[in-house]
Amino acid sequence: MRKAEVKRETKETQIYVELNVDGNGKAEVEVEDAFFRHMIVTLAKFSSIDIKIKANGDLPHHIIEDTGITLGYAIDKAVDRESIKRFGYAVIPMDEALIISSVDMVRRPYFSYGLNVPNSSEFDPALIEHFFRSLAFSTPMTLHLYQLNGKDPHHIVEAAFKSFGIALKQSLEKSQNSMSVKGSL
Ligand SMILES: [Mn+2]
Repeated sequence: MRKAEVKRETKETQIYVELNVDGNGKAEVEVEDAFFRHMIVTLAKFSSIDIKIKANGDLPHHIIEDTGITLGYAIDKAVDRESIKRFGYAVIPMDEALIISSVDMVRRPYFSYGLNVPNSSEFDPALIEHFFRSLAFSTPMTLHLYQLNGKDPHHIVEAAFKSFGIALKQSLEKSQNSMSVKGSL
């Protein structure tokens, strides 16, 4: 079982993350923000990673950013990059929204963001971008997240978490061969 536990504490936040990459998508999320909680549960479900998160802090911005960072550290800790499929991608609809996620689990962080999320009373769209960027850079991985279609902010973001979850799951699947020409990811 590929598991990891990471605790990260700063003057702004206290974040605890526990992962089982070879899990069933079970989520235990203690985060105040209901929408963000819903998104983490969605990510766990579609990545099949068991995710336990306890996140507290002073501001939603800090909590969401630092949860992304800590989740990335936990993925890095849990996974041996020399024995994974490395790439994962998914194009997932949710009603009118259609979102692409493409992941390269290489230790070279890159983040390319093409979601166009309208303002919502449920959440701050800027924090969605921030979460994925923080996660991509701390893992580190390359992540491209693009919107082919979408109007409803909730649909766009939920489809993004679903497609990212599925792409992440694929990229972390075990492989017998190292997927690097160079010999190292
Ligand atoms: Mn920030």
